[in-house]
Amino acid sequence: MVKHAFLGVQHSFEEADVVIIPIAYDSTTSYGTGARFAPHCIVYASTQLEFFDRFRGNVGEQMKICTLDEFWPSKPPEKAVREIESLIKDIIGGGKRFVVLGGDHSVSIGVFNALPPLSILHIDAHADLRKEYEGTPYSHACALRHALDRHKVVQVGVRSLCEEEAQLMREGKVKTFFGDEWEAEEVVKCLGKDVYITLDVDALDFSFNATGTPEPGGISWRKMLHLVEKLKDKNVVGFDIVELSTSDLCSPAAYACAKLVFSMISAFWYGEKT
Ligand SMILES: [Mn+2]
Repeated sequence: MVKHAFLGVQHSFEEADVVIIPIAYDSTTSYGTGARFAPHCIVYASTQLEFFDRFRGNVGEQMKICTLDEFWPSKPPEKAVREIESLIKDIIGGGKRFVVLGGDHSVSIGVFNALPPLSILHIDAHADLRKEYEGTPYSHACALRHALDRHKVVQVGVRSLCEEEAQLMREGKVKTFFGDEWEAEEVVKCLGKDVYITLDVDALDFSFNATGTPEPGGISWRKMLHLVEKLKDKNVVGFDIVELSTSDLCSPAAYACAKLVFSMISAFWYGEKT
């Protein structure tokens, strides 16, 4: 058992299909802090997971995962974004699938910049489309604004937004499905073939969630897993999970995140396409 490797098993970078990238960064968090400790907690919780997936059997045995050492970006957000962009470009260049464990949502900006144009599925309680927030365009609240020019953005779970963001939705700059008022099939239809998923855990229901910016009315566990299964026919190049806020190694929320990451890896990269 390797404690600091996802699922407790470490493959070399060369032989890995999937690279886990823990990014310990929460310099732009505006309310509850602690997201920088989340990657460590998610990886630790993952060592407690069963390798058995209900839909695909003992799939954990087939997974070739390399968990990188935790990356601690520079404090200034514009510098952090550039460092993350270059890190992700190196991984994509090697043809690997990848999972970023945040960190606050600003870590995703560097990933969006590194990706070739594709569809981004943004699962979040917040629209995150502000041009600037608390004096910086690199805030977690601006994350998806950076994606609009180069990528197609489809949002799911949104239930907190401002007038500036509602205007972008009215102009058709982004497609938004609110709260849990959607069916997985209609969401998937809006996406192109190549997809990146950015998942802010505050999109999800409180009962398995610990986050710095909570909002009531989240997506249920069952509905989230159903969406994951419906996404498996897309070419998912990578995904991130951000804004978990805990330093508790045995946090139920960290365990839920680890289990969700496992289910997503299983469905996207080790499942039969239909
Ligand atoms: Mn959010």
